[in-house]
Amino acid sequence: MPRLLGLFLFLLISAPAANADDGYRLWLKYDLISNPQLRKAYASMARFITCSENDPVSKTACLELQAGLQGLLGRPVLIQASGSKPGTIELLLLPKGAPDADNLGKDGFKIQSARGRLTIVAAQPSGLLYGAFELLRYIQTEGKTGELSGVRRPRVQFRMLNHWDNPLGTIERGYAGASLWKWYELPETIDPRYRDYARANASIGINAVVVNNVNASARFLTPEYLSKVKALADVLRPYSIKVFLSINFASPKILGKLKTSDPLDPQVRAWWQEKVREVYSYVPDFGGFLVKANSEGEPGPQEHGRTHADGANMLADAFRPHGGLVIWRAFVYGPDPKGDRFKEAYQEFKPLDGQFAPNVVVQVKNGPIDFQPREPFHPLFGAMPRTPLAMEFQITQEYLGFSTNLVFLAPLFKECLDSDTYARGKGSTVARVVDGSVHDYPVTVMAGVANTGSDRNWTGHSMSQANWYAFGRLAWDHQHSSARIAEEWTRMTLTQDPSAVATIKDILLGSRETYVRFTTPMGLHHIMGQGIHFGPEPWLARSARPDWTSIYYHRADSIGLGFDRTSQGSQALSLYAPEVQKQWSHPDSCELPYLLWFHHIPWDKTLSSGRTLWDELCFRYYAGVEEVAVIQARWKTVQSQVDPEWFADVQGRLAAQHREALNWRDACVLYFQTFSQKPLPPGLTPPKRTLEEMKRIVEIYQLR
Ligand code: GCW
Repeated sequence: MPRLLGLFLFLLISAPAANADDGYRLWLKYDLISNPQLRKAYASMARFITCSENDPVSKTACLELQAGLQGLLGRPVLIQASGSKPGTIELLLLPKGAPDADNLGKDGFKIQSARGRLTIVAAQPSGLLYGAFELLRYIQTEGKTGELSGVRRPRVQFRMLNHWDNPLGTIERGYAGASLWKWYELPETIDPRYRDYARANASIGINAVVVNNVNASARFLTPEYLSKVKALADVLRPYSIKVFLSINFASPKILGKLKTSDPLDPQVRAWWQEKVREVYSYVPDFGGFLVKANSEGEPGPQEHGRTHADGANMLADAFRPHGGLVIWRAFVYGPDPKGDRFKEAYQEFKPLDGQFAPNVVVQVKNGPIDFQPREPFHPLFGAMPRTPLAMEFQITQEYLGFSTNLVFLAPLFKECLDSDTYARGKGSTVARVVDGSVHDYPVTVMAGVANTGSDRNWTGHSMSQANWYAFGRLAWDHQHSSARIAEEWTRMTLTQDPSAVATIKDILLGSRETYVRFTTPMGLHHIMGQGIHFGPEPWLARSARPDWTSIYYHRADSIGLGFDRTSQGSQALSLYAPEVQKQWSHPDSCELPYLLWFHHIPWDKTLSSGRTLWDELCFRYYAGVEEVAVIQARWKTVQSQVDPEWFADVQGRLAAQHREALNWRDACVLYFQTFSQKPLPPGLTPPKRTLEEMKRIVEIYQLR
């Protein structure tokens, strides 16, 4: 009887939803494997799960594995406390000091199969959790994207999301609804979505989250809010996720009513020591603070005549007894009209190398300006051998078309990670700087600014789920290829049909280059709509600061286009290793994608493509728009293979993207034409709209 009851309950909870796919389940669908042979093969391997561990994370691993397998196989899979007969998957923790434990490290695991039994072995419970999700991924992708057996270890210790979520529920640069965190309901009400969020992160190896915006409200450090943070931490902990907070550097003044927040003031130091102690009384495994200081109006040590190192070390001192981290952002730049923003973070931080306490990590954006569709890697990577540097990527599409543009970001992340800094000779890639192997960093961190929100599908554009996924997979192992990640995600989320998988994978892999082409080809950057950062505004000439205009960056004039950062110009190139300088310093040999980042090129100059700069620019803007049309047509071909709700959602957004691409093309071509004074190259039909019309259209977005 209990058996029958169990079966009945199982059928009840595992019945497929009658609704179309609204995207809520992300890549964790676990629908029945449609291929009967495959289902049979996996079924014989997974009849029981042996879970002998009792800690919360190991238990999560077992329950996740059970739920996933039951969905995929369409029948119950029983959990038992011991036993290893054929058909068993065993989750095993190595005893402390076991020879293999070191090799697996904190989050690593080993999967092995022998005589009908599969084992997942780890040194720590988190390893079992990641092993369980790896096994599920293998089955979900029908074994098409990699081997199952073997040892896996993350290359970076902290794989972290940064939420730019505000206390009132808005999200800075968020395009997927409101914040996931319902601060006013916490701690009493725990939205079940918190747990689903935790699962999704754990399934891709993310183990740390900063829950609030770097433009930080001081309220998160009050007892009222710490009890809310504690409630969230309690939900995330069984998924092995640590909570961090962004702090406001002026908190001693704002909350403590002290006269100053000077980091060298004894009272200020004592205030932080006590505050950090208090934080740990709520969240005993608290991760640490993320700090945006002296940047874009946020308070910091410089108001008190102190350096970034003084500020960071003061906090680091407070964390020392508890083992937490201080993650200090390097995104700083002063409004100097004669300077080059490109160089500022470097000039500020490079001299401080060696001055930071051991538990400080400096977090650097992938590029020197600000998350543009394409940037060269930040020159600080490779230049700070004595300071652990964290990577900060942006997953939310602030400069990449919000949630109306399909842009798969793995190629953008990879391009940066694979760039060679030459810090310790050839092969000193940005990825190897960040994973600590170039300079032996004791702590390693990769952060991504989250693209999640309260939209039912989590990310606004359904295809942007792939960017959350890709970030996690690359933070775990930067050697994964974009193609593999695209295929995994597509198979887990959308379809197993081979030709649809191939088409979608192709669309994803080319999408970022397409976006670059119709917005900022050949190294143009920062010419988007003021403030909101949407749509084109290349004519923007006046703003609160010169480096918030577009003309500061594109430098168009009657002679040509682009920012000269060579030795004749701003000399920003000299911040890189000689080998990197060589790659980019000559206009004839600089790769076209980076050309206008470093050179002011005459309109008439013939490029390596055989076309003049002007012609090439026009061709790229036009090609970008054409490519969006091709993506639209290709998306249509997968209609019968993907869920109807998904299909329609993406189709609608692609149509919007096409309209926006046309806006970018027409606005930029017409505007730059006022400098080049040249007709469009033969074969391209001039825009139907005038520059004045384009300005009116684009300026609508600036209206309140
Ligand atoms: O890209 C800019 C954004 C700001 C952001 C800032 C930063 C959180 O436009 O909204 O503020 O970067 O990274 O601090």
